[in-house]
Amino acid sequence: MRPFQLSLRFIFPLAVVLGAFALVMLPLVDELAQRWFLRDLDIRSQLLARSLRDPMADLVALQDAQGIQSLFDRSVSDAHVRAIAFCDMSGRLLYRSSGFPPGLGCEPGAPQGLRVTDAPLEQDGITLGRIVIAQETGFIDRRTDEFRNYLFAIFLLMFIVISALGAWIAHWGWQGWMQSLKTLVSRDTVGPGRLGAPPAPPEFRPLVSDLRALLHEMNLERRTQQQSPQAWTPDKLRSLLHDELAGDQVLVVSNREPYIHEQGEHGIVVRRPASGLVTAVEPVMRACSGTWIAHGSGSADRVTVDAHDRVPVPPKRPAYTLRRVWLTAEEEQGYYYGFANEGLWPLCHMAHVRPVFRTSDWEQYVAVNQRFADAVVAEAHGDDPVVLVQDYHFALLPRMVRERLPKATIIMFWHIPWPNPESFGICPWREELLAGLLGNTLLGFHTPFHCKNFLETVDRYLETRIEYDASTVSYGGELTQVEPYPISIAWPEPDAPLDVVRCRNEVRQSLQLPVLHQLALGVDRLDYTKGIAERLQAVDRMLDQHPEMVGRFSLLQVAAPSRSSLDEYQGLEARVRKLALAINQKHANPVAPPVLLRVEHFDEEQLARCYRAADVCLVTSLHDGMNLVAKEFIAARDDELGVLVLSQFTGAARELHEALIINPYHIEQGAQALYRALQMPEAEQRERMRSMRSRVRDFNVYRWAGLMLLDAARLRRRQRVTEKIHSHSRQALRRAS
Ligand code: ADQ
Repeated sequence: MRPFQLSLRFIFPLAVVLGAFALVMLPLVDELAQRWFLRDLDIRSQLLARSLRDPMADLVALQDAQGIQSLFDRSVSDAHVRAIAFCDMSGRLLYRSSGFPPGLGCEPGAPQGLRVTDAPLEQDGITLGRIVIAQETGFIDRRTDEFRNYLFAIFLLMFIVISALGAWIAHWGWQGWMQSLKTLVSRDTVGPGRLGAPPAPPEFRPLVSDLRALLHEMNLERRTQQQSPQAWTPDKLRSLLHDELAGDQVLVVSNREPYIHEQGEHGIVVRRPASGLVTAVEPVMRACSGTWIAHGSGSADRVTVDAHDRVPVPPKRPAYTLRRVWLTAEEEQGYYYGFANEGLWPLCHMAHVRPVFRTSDWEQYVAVNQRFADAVVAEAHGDDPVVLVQDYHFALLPRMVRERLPKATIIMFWHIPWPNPESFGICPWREELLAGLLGNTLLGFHTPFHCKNFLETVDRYLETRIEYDASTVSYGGELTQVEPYPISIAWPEPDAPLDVVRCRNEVRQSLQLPVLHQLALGVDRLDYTKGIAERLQAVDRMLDQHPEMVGRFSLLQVAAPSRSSLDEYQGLEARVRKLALAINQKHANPVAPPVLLRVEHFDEEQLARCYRAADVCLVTSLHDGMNLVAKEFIAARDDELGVLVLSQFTGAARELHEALIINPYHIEQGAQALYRALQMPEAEQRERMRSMRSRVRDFNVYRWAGLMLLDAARLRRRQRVTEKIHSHSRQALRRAS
């Protein structure tokens, strides 16, 4: 069918061209043929006249009318000659052949269907008169018609032959191309282990990499669609774990623990940290009932664990085990605050804070990674657990675990951006970090851009074999798959949604704001990458530009203290507080301060109320892997109202196109977007919010985890098959020797 369609595409223009050609050509050909035939008649007339000249001269001199008549009648027997006459010099008709047509004489002009020519008759230099010859022209039309028909037939034949030839070429060409394409496609879908595949045909070579990239993207897209995003629920994730990783043990490693036990005034309290990572990974652990290994940082953590440093969580409905690892103050200082947060964090974020690298911090980082790797090995029930490693605190751990558990499937998700090779290159231990990360079976980033940066960095600093099309790195005989998995949130359960109007009123009341007061919201860890200062400046600028908004609008900024022991963070808190104060003084009014700064940790419900109460959510990160606050705001808005102002430098901006996207460094742009958000008609808010809600609902955290685990299961199966093949070949070799 396809070659036929292709042929039609060729034949139709050909028919048009040939048709147009025939339309122009046929009248021209008619005219030309007529002219040729007439010229032919004239030449024949001349010849006849010449052959008559001598006998005629004698006969005219003798005035032998009978002889002339007989001469004329003999000549008229020629196929086309109709009549011959002789006219004297005065134009009198003296002699003519028998059957001379009426209307024909010595005067110029000829009746219909005849062509008349004349030739002078001379003797001894004296002109005696003119021989007039009339020839029939009827045959010219007949012959011209015949000629035209032949020509038409030739055109038709040409058309048929060229079309058939075209169709034939299209058919075989298509088949050949399809075959080549199929070879390429099948090589791409087979995946990274496609070394024995034949080379691409020469005509495809310039296209190979583009085609593969396209196919890879299509594969990803198809895979996404096949997973039917709507279907991603905790149950689906659980059943996927059951089907794909049945009986396999799942271990999570992260620095931050999902539940912190603190010694409070009235006994032990459990706190959940403000962390995007915890928000994302917790639902996975609930679904798979594994073990989460994390740093026990709470003041009551030690008293709540059992003899093996384990505690079942969540405290109210335990679903999995938390295994705590203890760190000394020195270790925590060097590994966490030092190398991870003063070194790697600024190294990976473009927020204009210089990374600090100290050898002592690095040594602690190595030691703590080893400590956590030991914990993984200790918690593993078999030799091939699935290990999910979280974030930049554990870049070395994957290789350390790989060395002890070579069959383990190690999946790591890097929650922060990955910089370009030049930026990463300033790290004195770049090779060690990259080698550690290449101990992973699967390494995930938020966006394809981060994956690309990582592959380029590896390419720059390590001796590896990189397959860009398949997104794999081969290092020391091991393969690491590098893929984007945009993280998300758990879509809220619909059983007890908070009423938006109630939240609006209650939050305004608690902040002592009028009922109709417009409210923007910022929720972040107090971190310099989040662009909190830039956000406050945008508020200030907006109030400068629209003084009528003073007293009618406020920003509620909830900033959870974070890494407060670091100078950079203390300085940030001081800057933010100072800025908020200055803005409030500048735009002082009797109704409400423009900035309501709360440097504290809000619990889940408090946050949910704030998300619902806000007219606008401001996410102005200078650089952010994803940013879950943007998605949490969207998920909370079941009334489909509220506007999200989102920094272009977040991973979320790649997905939430209906937000008002801004460059947070451009304060005026932020101010304008804020004002526009506050003025946005409800219909537009609804349209934007509805679209973003459907995306976040479908692309939720279960999908994030599910896709990663599906890929891990696939790689795990492949690894098992490879191992079997190797063990068979080893046995065969042994038998042979
Ligand atoms: P974070 O930098 O921690 O995470 P983010 O994605 O914004 O950033 O998540 C913050 C989380 O903490 C959200 O769940 C939010 O509700 C919560 N939170 C923030 N402030 C809070 C407060 N004052 N009180 C209570 N809770 C608060 C890293 C990367 C991100 C990436 C995540 C997940 O930096 O880019 O999105 O991991 O991969």
